[in-house]
Amino acid sequence: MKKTLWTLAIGGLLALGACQTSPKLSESGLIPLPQQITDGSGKFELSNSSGIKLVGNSERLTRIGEYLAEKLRPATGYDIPVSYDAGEIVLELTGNDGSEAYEIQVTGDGVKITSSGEAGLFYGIQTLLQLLPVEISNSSVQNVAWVIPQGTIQDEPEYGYRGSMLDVARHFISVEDVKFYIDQMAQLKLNYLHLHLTDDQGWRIEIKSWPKLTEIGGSTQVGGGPGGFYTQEQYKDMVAYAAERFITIVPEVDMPGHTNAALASYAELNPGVNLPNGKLDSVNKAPLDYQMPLKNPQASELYTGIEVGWSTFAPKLELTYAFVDSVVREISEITPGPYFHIGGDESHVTEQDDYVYFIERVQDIVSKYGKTSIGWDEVATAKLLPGNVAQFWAKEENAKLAKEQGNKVLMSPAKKIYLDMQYDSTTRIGLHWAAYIELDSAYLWEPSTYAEGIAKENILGVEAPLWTETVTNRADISYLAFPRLAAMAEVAWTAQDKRTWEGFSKRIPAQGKRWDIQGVGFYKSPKVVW
Ligand code: TNX
Repeated sequence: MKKTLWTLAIGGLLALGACQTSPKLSESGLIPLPQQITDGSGKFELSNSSGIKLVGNSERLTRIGEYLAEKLRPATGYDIPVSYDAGEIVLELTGNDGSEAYEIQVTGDGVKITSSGEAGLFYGIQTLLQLLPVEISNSSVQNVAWVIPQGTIQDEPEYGYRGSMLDVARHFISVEDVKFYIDQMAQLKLNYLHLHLTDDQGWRIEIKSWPKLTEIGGSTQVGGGPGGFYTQEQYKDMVAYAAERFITIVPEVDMPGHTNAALASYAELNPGVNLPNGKLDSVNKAPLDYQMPLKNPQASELYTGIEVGWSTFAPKLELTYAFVDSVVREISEITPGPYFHIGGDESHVTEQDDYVYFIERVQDIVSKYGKTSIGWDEVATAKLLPGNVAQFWAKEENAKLAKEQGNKVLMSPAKKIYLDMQYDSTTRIGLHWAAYIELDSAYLWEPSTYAEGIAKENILGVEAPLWTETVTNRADISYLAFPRLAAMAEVAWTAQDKRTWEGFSKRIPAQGKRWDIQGVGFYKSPKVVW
C-alpha cells in the first residue's frame, strides 16, 4: 500500500514535471519567426503509422508531399506514405494563386498545413520540420519521440523577394556546392538565388556563340587556381533544382565594368590601347580612341588579383552590343525566372555619359528577351525602364534616384548583409571595407527605414550577397554565410514589431544544432549561448 502511494506520488510529480517542461509552440526554435503563433496545450506525436494526406488540385502536390516524406523518413525510420486517402499530416492546397502564406494547425490528432499556393505549402513544410526535434535532420534512424506542441501558426512574408547571391566568378563554386547552398536557403524560406556569373577574374557560363568566354575566360580565378564554368546543361540542372525548392535563379552578367574575363577571351571587344598588365590607365581613363574598333586588337591578360573598377567594355563599339545581345539571349533562353541582372557596378573607367548610354541599351536588350533588369545601384544614374530594379549596396543617393523614377529598390546594404564582411578583426577569411558584421549587427536593422527616403513601398525585397575573393570552398561559404543568412532571412520575412534580437538569439541555437547535424560548419558567434 505504502509502496503504491509512493509510486503514485512520484508518478504524479514526474507527470507534472513533464507537463511543465513540455515545450510550447511559441517556444520552438523557428527561423524566420512566423508572424503569428497561438499556443494550445498538449502535443502531437508522429508514429510508425503516420502518413501524408494530400488535399487539392495541382500536379506538383505529390512532389511537395514526397519532399516532406523524404525529410521525415531517414531519422524516424517510418514509412510515411504519401496519398490522397489518409494520413495524420494533411497538406491542403486551397487554390493555386502563388501565395506564400500558410497556416499550420497542430492538434492531438495530427498536423494540417493549408495554403492557397504551392509555395505557401512548401514554407509550411519548412516550419513543420523546424517544429520537430532537431534530430529530424539526421540521415540515420534516431531514437527520439517525434513530438510537436499543439497550437496554430499563421504566417506570411513581409517581402516577396528574399534572396542571396553567390559570386561564382572570383572563385568558381561547383554545382554540388551551389545545390548545398540552395538547400540551406530553402530551410530559411529564401526564394531568389542570384548567381554573379562573370567578373574580371572569370566567365562561368557557357555561351555557345562565343565559346572562348569559358575556354579562356573560365580558365582561372582569384589566386590563379583552375577556375571552371557551368555548361548550359549544368545551369539548367541548377535552375530546376532551385525551382523544385521554390527558388528562382537570377543570372548576372556584370558590365560594362568587371569585364576583364570577356576582354581576355575576345581581343575585338577591347576598348583602346591595352596596357601591358591588361588594365586601362585609370588616371587618364580610357584612351581617346577607345570607342573605335582597334586595328590590331589585343586581348587583355587574364587577371587573378582582387582589385576592382579598372576594366570596361567599349560602350560606343557596335560589336559590344552584338556580343551582349547573344549573351543575354542565350542565358535568357535557359532562365525561366523574370529577372536578368546586368551588374553595372564600379565602372570607374567608363565615362559617365558612355555608362548611361551603355546601361540604357543593355536594358533594351534584356527587355527584348522578355526579362526585367536588375542592376547594382549605380544603374539608377541612367534612365531605368519601368519595372527595372536597382540593387542598393552602397549609395543612398542612387537608391533615391531609382525611387524618383518610380522604380523599386532591392536592399543589400553592405554594412549589414554583405556576407563576405568579417565578423571581427580575427575572422580567418573575408574583407572589411564596409564593416565588421557580428551576428547581432546583421540582425539589428530594418529594410524600410535603413536608407533615407526609401520606404517599404519602394522596396522589392532583401538580398544577402556572398562575394568570394577570399572564399574557396564549402567550409568557407558556410563559415561566412551562417548564421548571418538566418538573420537576414528573418529581417526579410518577419515584421519588424514581431522580432527582437533577444528572441532571435534564443531561437538560433536550435538552428545551430540542425547545422551541426547537417555538417554545416557555421560561425559560433560569441553573442549567442549555443
Ligand atoms: C564591391 S558590391 C563589389 C564587388 C566586390 C565586393 C567585395 C559590388 C556591387 N561590387 O565587386 O566583390 O565589393 O566586398
